[in-house]
Amino acid sequence: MVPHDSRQRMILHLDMDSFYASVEVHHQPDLAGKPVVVGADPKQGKGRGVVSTCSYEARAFGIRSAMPVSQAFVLCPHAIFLPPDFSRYTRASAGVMEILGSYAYPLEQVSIDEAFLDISPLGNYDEARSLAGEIKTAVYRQLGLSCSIGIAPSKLVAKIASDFKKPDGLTVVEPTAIQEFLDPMPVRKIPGIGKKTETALFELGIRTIGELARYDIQVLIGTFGRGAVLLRQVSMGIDDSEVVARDGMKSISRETTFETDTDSTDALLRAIDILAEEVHAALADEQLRFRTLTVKVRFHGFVTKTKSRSLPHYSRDPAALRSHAHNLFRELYDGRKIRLIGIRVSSFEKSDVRQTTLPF
Ligand code: TTP
Ligand code: MG
Repeated sequence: MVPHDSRQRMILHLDMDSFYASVEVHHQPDLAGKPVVVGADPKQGKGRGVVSTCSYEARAFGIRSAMPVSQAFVLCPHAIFLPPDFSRYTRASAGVMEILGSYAYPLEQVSIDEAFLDISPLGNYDEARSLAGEIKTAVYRQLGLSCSIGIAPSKLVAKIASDFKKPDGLTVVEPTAIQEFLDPMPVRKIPGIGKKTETALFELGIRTIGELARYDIQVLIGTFGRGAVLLRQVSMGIDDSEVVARDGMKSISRETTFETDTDSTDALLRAIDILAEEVHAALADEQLRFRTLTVKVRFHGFVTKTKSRSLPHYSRDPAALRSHAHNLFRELYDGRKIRLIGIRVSSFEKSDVRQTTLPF
């Protein structure tokens, strides 16, 4: 038997460019070239929600995803601020996934706007490069949207590569070029390295992936324990995880930030009902049923609590979604004022379109 050689794999990662904002611009072409921000209403700088995403023109002003919308307003008051229209994004996402799925390689969708394809059978990087060009053209012609693609021997490096030349990028990292590609990048570019790990690495004087790849492993073990080996591997671009063909996303969530912090149970339950309705619409668009429901609350002062429950059956019954969300909320709530409330559903299976309710 020929041993499995992970260096022979070719993985393609596609990520849509400024996804929600691009969908909005496609919908209203006169917005093209303008700073467009999708997210909560900025209310002349008094809005309390966050930015979902923004066009690259808006990024030039320093606006970013997850930034308070009030700050975005200060950075660019003349930007066009739009509320999210999730069903428009799930439709566009389905269009992208359909194009990717048409190539019959294992396809793993990892979020609303990104997916991996295992294109190893193509055999060489020239073929892979042409396939990527073909996919980019199809996405643009059929949906009017641009995307960025990375191709590499692992999911890890392919993902870093798709982010490398955004927007409208195509980056191919062949096996012999991996270390050279990764070396100058800040450690934060490695998916999974968050603020905490970054800080711990900074304390050791490690800023780039190359510095991490060459750092004394014993010292790394002293700081990160068994995690050190994984850190060393990812710094060398080593990642054997497979593209797991599966349908759809991992979770759907919706949240809302209140104008003023509230402890009114009525207002909180009403907000849950609206969020449940939005989640239900997204499940219907995706033809998915869920099993796990999570309610999240952020209290005055930013302390956040979540509570999850897995149901005995898959469901997308709106009444059940509402009532389970109410129950979880009641179990979670301690009477303090709330700033933000959200619900998330996960553990999906594809549902039969005709079947909208299921008994619990
Ligand atoms: P991303 O792919 O992270 O961002 P993007 O597509 O807007 O921009 P780019 O990839 O070109 O850097 O996320 C995909 C969508 O997910 C994004 O359009 C909106 C949504 N999203 C949020 O709602 N909140 C967030 O904090 C992030 C990061 C994304
Ligand atoms: Mg994206």
